[in-house]
Amino acid sequence: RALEAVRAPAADVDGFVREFLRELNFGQGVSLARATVNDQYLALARTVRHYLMARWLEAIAHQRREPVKAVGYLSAEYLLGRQLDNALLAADLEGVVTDGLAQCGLSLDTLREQEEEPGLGNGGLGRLAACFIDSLATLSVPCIGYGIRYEYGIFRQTFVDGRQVEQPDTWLALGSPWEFPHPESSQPVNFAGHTETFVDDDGSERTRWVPEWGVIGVPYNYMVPGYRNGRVNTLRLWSAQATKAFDLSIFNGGDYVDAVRAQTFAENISKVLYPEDSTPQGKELRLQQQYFFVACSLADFMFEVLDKDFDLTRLPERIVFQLNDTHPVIAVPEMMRLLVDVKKLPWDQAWEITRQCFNYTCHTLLPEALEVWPVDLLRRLLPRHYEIIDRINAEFLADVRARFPGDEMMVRRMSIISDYPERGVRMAHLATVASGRVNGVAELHSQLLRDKVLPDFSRIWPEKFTNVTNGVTPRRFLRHANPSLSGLITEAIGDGWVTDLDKLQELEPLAGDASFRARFREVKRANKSRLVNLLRERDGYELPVEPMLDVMVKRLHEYKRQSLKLLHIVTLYDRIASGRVAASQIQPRTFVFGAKAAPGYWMAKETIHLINAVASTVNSDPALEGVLHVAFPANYNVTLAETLIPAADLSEQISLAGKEASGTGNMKFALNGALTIGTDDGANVEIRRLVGEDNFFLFGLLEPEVADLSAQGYVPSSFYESDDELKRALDLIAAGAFSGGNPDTFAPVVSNLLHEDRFMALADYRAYLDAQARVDAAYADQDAWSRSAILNVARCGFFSSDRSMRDYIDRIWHTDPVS
Ligand code: 26Q
Repeated sequence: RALEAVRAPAADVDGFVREFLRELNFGQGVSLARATVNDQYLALARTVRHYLMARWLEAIAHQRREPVKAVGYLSAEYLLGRQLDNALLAADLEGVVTDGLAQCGLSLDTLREQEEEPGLGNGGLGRLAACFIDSLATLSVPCIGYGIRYEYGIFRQTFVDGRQVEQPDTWLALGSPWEFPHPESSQPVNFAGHTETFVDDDGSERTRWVPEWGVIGVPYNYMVPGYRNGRVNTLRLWSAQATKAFDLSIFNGGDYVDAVRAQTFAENISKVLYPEDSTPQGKELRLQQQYFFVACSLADFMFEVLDKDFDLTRLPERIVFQLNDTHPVIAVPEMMRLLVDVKKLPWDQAWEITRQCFNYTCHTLLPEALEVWPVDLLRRLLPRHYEIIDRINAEFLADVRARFPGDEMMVRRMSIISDYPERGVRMAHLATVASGRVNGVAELHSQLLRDKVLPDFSRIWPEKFTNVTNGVTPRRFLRHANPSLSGLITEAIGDGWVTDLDKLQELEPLAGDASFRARFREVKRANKSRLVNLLRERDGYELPVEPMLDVMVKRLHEYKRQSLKLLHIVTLYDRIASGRVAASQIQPRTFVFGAKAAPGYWMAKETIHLINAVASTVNSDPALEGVLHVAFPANYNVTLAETLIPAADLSEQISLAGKEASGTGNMKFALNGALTIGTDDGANVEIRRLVGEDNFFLFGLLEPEVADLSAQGYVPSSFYESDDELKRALDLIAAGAFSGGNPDTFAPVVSNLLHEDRFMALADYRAYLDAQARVDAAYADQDAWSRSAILNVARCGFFSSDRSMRDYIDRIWHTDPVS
């Protein structure tokens, strides 16, 4: 037993200092006197790990020992954010570490800045996965998060002459103290080749896959600590490595250089995160990534976490896999292959098991964002999986025909394999057929998913479809990101809210308390100074502290309508420049944008250029000083969000109704006491219902109105012609007012709005400006504004990802916490 016991270092200052110096000297190999900041950071991170390690090993042993059911979260993205502060918070070590470092003459503030955040995701979907695994650990629910260890995460954004230039994200360059490689648990993954039938020993005819090449998946484990509950779950990310056989066989004739090249080919698979978060391109490498991590993950759970001889008919008692969008859906035919070809179960029995093991979450409504893999590609790369999909489809369509005889149109609409525009596998259809439950991510989205995206499926299987509204972790996005507000809340109602966010309701009466409101305003102010200091240090940027802070941070997308926000700013600029409104009549505002564009999304990149151009014109106009300011810090990421969101007064959530599946930034802002200006879209609908319509600035077309206007034939120029201010704003851009007089620079953006405007920015322009006028009027009464802001905080407990997780657990997963 003594050999088994793992002891954490003593959780006091002496214990910490001893462990830290040991890590610095024996782990990092430097003396304190000669250590660089990076040495110090790495030693600190490893020291903090030690405190969590005993619990982690216990959780892993428990998983093997006890027949409990776990969640297998399958996601191609995890946008984790920095790990150090999260670990300190979970283990309640911040005080000890601050004091201990001080004894060594070091400051925690300096060391935490050393961490490169793991940006292994694009945006909402990846950050949601990170919030969910945090909540599951805090709820003591066993979960393994499975994903890809991209060597390069989301690109680092820089601006050159106002245009986005992407730099590689070298997050691993200075060491990766939070990960544990486990090469002994590597998994082989095969690709390509052909299938053949043969007669098995028992005389039955079977199929086998004769692959052409393969790689090895090496797992890297990350701790996922629950909040002060002793639970530590695992995030297991796979990295691709070449096999020896691979080097020496196919790609060379014993040539050393070719062998090394072959290695690069294999290792390409986990090299880089695809930075597109819509309009997937059907790239072969992306399919390789998807199959790679899913094959590793299923084999890992079925044959490593469970015993090799585990009775797989009982698999659904031990695991439920959640498919985070369609990216991991190739797991469905992979599980069938493992059960039928490898474990020799009869097809029907295998299908029964598979259907009980999967559920699917859809995160989009845009038709172009639905993944369809060309049959030719899928068949070449995964021939056996294609056969399996084909059989799943044939049986499914036979079922449809039996229920709706003669309705061949319906059969075509529902088929997993489409014929047009080319033969392709519709991954959302495959996911829906194979899953026990299919969910959308906000009420409106789930309704539109049933009615518009998968209407035939929801007709034949109404009980399959459900909603689970997204949430965000209150640990990272309130307790950690906003220590001042957290302190104020805890002083008022105790600290139970950190794990039971509904408790924020107890703040409601304090919205009526003038002294509490004053303290709340103090907190906002302090958070703004913190942001000002950060931007000064990070970008050498001087942001004014006084004005209202109006923030729009999210990926750059036409449907999210950063261009509508710009038209507002240009209109304010024009009102002053033309003398229609005196600068003194304008409610001073600072506008902050944060947005990355997919590198191949041309219109999005032009919009970034325009935002920067408007910013430099507005900011250099002396008449606007102290009135309007536009800031666009480059490289918006989780770390920046943690300082930016708590400082915001106004949150911009202005997507065209029916296009934003949920949004989760909207929740983070409201929880931190910003008011929202937003459309009736995604989770905005639920935020508004909960905080009250008086505490939310709603504007714009409703989803059915959007549908009607589309059906009538939307003509954006008619809005331009009939609204003088809109016309002036667009004309100003077109005339070159923000491009040194050059009318060509932004002609494509203007023309796109005037003649296409797929997302109806012009149709919502006037309603948006009216709503902004209501914002200005409301902000003028600071006391009433604070009251609304406090009510936003008090009423947003619902948006905790703990609640989302309970919802999945109760209605979809049926798993239990462990004690
Ligand atoms: C797919 C195939 C090939 C290449 C890339 C992709 C890909 C990658 C990422 C497709 C989509 C994404 C990400 C989508 C996403 O972040 N969706 C957002 O999910 C949030 C969490 O549910 C919602 O709040 C947002 O509304 C939704 O836009």
